[in-house]
Amino acid sequence: MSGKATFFIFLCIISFVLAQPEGINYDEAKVPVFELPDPLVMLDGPKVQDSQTWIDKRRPEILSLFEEFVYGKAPEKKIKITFEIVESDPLTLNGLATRKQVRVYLIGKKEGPFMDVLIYLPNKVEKPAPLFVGLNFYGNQTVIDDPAVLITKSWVRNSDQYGITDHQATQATRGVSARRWPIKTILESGYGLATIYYGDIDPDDEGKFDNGIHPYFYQEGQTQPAPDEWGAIAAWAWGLSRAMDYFEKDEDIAHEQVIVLGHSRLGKTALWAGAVDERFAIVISNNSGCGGAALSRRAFGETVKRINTSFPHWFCDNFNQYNDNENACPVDQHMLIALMAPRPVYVASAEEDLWADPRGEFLSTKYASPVYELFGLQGMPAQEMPDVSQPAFGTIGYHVRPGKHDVTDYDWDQYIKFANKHLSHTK
Ligand code: GTR
Repeated sequence: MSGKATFFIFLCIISFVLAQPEGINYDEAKVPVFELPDPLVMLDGPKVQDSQTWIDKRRPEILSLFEEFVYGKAPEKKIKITFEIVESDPLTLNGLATRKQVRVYLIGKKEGPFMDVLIYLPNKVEKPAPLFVGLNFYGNQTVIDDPAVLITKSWVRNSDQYGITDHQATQATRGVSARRWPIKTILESGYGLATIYYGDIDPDDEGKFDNGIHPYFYQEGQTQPAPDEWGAIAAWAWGLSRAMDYFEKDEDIAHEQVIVLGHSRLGKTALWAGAVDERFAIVISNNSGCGGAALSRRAFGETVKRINTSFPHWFCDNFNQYNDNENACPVDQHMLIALMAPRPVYVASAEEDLWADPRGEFLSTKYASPVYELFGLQGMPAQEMPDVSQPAFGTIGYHVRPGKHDVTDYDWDQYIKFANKHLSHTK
C-alpha cells in the first residue's frame, strides 16, 4: 500500500473516532457483564412450562412492563375508524397493480386527524392478496415516482438532501426513497404494499405532544402524556393498528396475512406494533437498533441514555430511569421479540451499522427462542451469529448484510422469501 493510501486510511480512522459521541462503545471487549431477565420466569417466581401459561400469564405481564417502562400505554379507548377511498386505479404500473389511496379518519370523524394509506395490490394473483405494510419517513409520494400519489400536507422533517426547508413536502420529493421500496418486485412476488407517512399520525418533532394524535386523548387539562403513557413510537404503532382496522374491511386484502415492517426508528415501531397487535401475521425489523431489536444491556453503539437524550419524545418518560442503568429495567429487547411468538419475526442488521449493534440484534433473536420452543417451534436456528449474507430462517429469521444503515434489495429479497416460507398463500 502506498504511503498516501496508508495516510488516508489513518485519517479516516481518526475522523471516525472523533465523530463518535462520547461514551459510546464499539469495542466488544468492553461490553459490560450483564444478566438478561429470563422471558420464561414470571415476576412472582415460577417458570413457564407450557404455551398456555405463556399466553395467559407471562405474555400479558411482559407486554405491560414494556408499556409501563419503555414505550408507554396507548389509549385503551376503542376507536371505530371511518375511511374514504380518495383515489384508485385498477390498472396502474402497466396493469401490474391496483392502486388505492385511503384516507383513514383516526378518531372516526371527518373533522378529526387522518392518515393517508397508499396501497398497491398485485393484479396477477387472486384477491384477497397478502400485504406488506410499513411507515415511511417523508410522505407516501417518496416511495414511488407516481404523479397520482397524494403529497402529504403534514409536518415533515427538514432535509437538505431532499430540499425540504419549511417542514412541507414538495413535488421534488416524488420517488426520492423509491430505492428502498422495490414495489415491482413485491407485486411480482404476489404481495401488495401499503405505506403511510408516519408524520400523519404524529409529527416527529422533538418533545412536543401538542400536535399529532396525542392531544385527542388527553384528559381535561392534560398537556402531555403521563410518564407511563404513549410516546411517539407507541403512537406510530397505534396508527399501524388503525391501518389494520382498514385492511380488515377491504375485501381485496388478506388481512390475516399482513406483514408489518419498518426501518430504523420505524423498525422499532414495527416491532412494537407487532407486540401490541397480534393481528399482524409477520413482523420485520430492518436495522432497528437501540429500543428496537438490539439488547439494551450491551450498551454497544447507541445506548438508552443517548437515545432518550437525542429523542426524548420517542419512548415514555419512565424509560429515562434506565439511562446508564439498563440492568434495572425489568425487560430487555429479546423479550420484545418473544412477544411475537408463535408468529414469525425477522430481524435484519447491516455490517457497518454498528450504531444499531448487529450482534445485539442477533442475540435478541437467540434469547427469544425458548418462548418459540414452548409452541414446538424452532425460533432462531443459528446458535452463533451468522456470517454476513448467510440468512438463518427459523420461525425467527435473521441476517446481517454488508454495508450501511439502509434498506436494500437484498433485505427485501430475504423478507419475501421469509414470507413465502411462512404464509400459505398460492401465487
Ligand atoms: C438515529 C437514531 C437511531 C435510528 C435512526 C433513524 O439517529 O439514533 O436510533 O432510529 O436515527 O431512525 O433514522
